[in-house]
Amino acid sequence: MSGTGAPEVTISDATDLRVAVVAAQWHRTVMEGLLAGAERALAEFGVAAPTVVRVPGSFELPVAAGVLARQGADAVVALGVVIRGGTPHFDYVCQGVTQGLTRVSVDTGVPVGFGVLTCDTEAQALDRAGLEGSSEDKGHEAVSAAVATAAVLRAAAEPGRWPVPPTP
Ligand code: DLZ
Repeated sequence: MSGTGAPEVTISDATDLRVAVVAAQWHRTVMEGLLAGAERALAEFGVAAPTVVRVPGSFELPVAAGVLARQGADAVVALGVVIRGGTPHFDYVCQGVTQGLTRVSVDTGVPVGFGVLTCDTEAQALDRAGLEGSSEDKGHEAVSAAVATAAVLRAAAEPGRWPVPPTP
């Protein structure tokens, strides 16, 4: 998937949104870059005191994201890196985490930012990790998407925003 065509996300007021970040621990350098990018974005949007939770691998991201969403987070951001090896394990972990996070988001109504890199090589992951010399910053992007969506959903839920049409 190409990174070109990404929108410039504007967020008017995120200061009182409760944001939780859940991050896996495989591939340390890449994860450090993703987490730093996420923290940069949270600071830019003025999100105070985000909760940060670490789980062992990407496969564990959905269960933690689900608990955080049900505990009252307005947005959850999931960060991880899966790198293809020589067995089909890669496909199972990628499917599990993608479908799991989608399910959490749709079932709870809490936006989940998808900051999980699924790469053929570590070089591809480093290039997307927001490190010095990287061409993309997927941790920052995942926070932007989740926080912007939470802000939109909050605005849409304001009383009178979607008035019920009068009965004919
Ligand atoms: C087992 C495994 C492997 C081989 N590779 C990765 C990876 O590249 N990235 C990642 O986040 N996790 C990996 N894991 C661990 C699984 O996500 C999971 O933690 C274990 O299968 C235990 O449930």
